[in-house]
Parts: sequence; structure tokens; C-alpha cells
Amino acid sequence: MKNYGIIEKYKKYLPVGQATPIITLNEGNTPLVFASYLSKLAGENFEIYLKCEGANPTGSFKDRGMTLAISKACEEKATAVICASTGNTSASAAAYSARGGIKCIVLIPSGAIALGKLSQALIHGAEVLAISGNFDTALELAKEISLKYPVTLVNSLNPFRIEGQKTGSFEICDYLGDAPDFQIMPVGNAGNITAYWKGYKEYKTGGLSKKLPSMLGFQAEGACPIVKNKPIKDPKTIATAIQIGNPASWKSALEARDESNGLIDIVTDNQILEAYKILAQKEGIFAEPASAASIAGLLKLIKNGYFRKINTTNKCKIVCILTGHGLKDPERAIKSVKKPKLLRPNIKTILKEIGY
Ligand code: AN7
Repeated sequence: MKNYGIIEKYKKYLPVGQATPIITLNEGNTPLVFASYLSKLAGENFEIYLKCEGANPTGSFKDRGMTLAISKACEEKATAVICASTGNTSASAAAYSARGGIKCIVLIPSGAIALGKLSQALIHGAEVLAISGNFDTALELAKEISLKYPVTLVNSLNPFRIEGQKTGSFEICDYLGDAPDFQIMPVGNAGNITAYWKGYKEYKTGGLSKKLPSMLGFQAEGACPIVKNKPIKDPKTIATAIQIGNPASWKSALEARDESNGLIDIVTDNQILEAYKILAQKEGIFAEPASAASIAGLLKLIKNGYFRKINTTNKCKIVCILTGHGLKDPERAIKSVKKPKLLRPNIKTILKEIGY
């Protein structure tokens, strides 16, 4: 049986040819889940959907870009790839490199990546180097090494990453029959907002969708260089995936925002944590904190009346991208809720506790 991931499915729109070996883990085709609780909250004219990218093979959207980046690296006979990462890129690079049979070098900011992601990079056999600096510094170093040595950079500065990731918007259009009215997503290094916007534009040009969404991006308050319009030296947020102070795709994020008549705004860590719990407890979806920034942004915009000005005859469709799985950061989940009580193994004690 043939493996079937985003490259097979969207070959026509991707820079691949006969000679490209397809290194895939059957990524993509992730669930677009109708969010009943959030839709009700938004009001009767709204339909909210959640694109669950945590359902990808390594648990994040990075797999869409990595299948192509690693396939192209293999086509070009690269022997090694390198990336800097807040965690998910390294997990994905490590897995696809293992599959492609090439060496993977990972630079991570020491102490600043979630446990699940670190475990993935390690178990897939990447050479993981923790540096005493932040992501932005790690990315500068990875770039420099890739320029001077025969190592391919697989951060989203690699154009194949963006090409692969744009398939997320193709899937949304295929599923909804058109592009949504709004798309909400977290913004870190800003590759994904760049990729989604590129995808939406290509689908419309190709006649596969009729409209373009407004792109609404959210950064964490302590890591919001785009909103502040200046790099942040020491970015700080509990959403470690987007703890980035100087995004590589800054310019194209602004283009996505402005061409789509969208916005890039901030959410606080408290708003992120609240949204994180609402998602898990009202929608049944466990996404990592950075992904919950989408929902925190949605709630913020509902509250401040942003969507009130929208007047569509049909229902207004909003897609929120949940970029990574909640299991990536189990420590954050446990810190966010009450610990289980320890009880004696006695039925009376248990019944009393649960109120029977
Ligand atoms: C869950 O893994 O940058 O704006 O090195 O892991 O495209 O950077 C991760 C980013 C959102 C932000 N949600 O996407 C990395 C890394 C999750 C993420 C983002 C990331 P971009």
C-alpha cells in the first residue's frame, strides 16, 4: 500500500517532480471540528471551526512543511539538516529525518521547550544541543552554520516549509467548499500565517475557492514584536512555542495581515490559559498553550465587538488553527488544574468525595 500525505494529495501545487523521493508519515487531512460551545458563544450568525493540527503524526502543523523540506533535502542529496526550535519544529525535523535517513541537528533554547517536544527530538535520534540563549539566538546560529557548512536549514526560512504548510488552507477550503470569512492563528516566527495566506491566494487564483479570509494573528503579550513593531530582546510567555522576539517571516506576516484586511494583536498569558481550559473542558480538545492563543484571540474579538460589523447573508465562518497537541506540554496541563486527591481505598470515602 502506498503512503499518502500532503505531497501526494496536493502535488499539483507543490514544487515536486518525478525525482523527488516522498518522505511522508501521512501527515495532513486533519480534523476540522465544528465548535458548538464557541459557536453558541459567538452568536447565531457564526460558525466556528477548529483545525486540529495536533492530529498530525508528530502532533503539530510542522509536519506539513517538514515532509516537503526533508523530501527536497533528500532529493538534493543533503546528508544533514539543522534547525533552531521552540520545540515542535525539532520534533518534526527529527522524525522526518529519521524516516529519510539523514542526520538532524537541533538547537534549542535551554530550559524553554516543552517536555513532550524534547522527548520527541531525542527519541528520533536527532543531535540535540541546548544553548544558553533564546530561540532568536539559536536561529541566528543555525542560519550561519547552514550557510558555511553542508547542512540544510529546515526552519521556515526554507521555502519548502512554507510550501508544505500552505496545504492547511487547501484542506480548509476543500472541507468548507470555500475559504472561511476569518482565520485565527497564533503567530511566533510567522511562517504559518505566511503559508496559510499563500495557500488561500493560490486556491482562489486557481478557481478552487471564491473568497479570501481575513487573517487574524495573535502573539503573546510578553512576546509580541510584530504588534509592538520592534524586536523583543527577552520574550516571555507560558506559551513557549511562540516565545519568539524577532520573527523570521515578519514582513510576510504584515503582508498577510494587510492584504487580507486582518489584524495581528496580543493576548495575555492569563487569557491563553483560560482559553486552554475552555477548549479542553467545553469542546473536548486538548491543544497546547500556543494553540490556545487562537481561542484567546477569538474570545477577545467576540468581547470587543470586532465581529459585530460583519454583515454576511450567510453564516460567518471562522476557522481557528489549533497548531499543536496538548500532550506536547503535560507539565502545563497539570499546573493549570487541581491535582487529583489521594484517598484511602475505601468506598465510603470515595462516595463522600463525589457527593453520593
Ligand atoms: C504549536 O517549533 O517556531 O508563526 O521552532 O509550535 O509559524 O512560527 C513553533 C511555532 C504556533 C507559531 N503554534 O508558528 C518551532 C516554532 C505552535 C508552534 C507556532 C509554533 P509560526
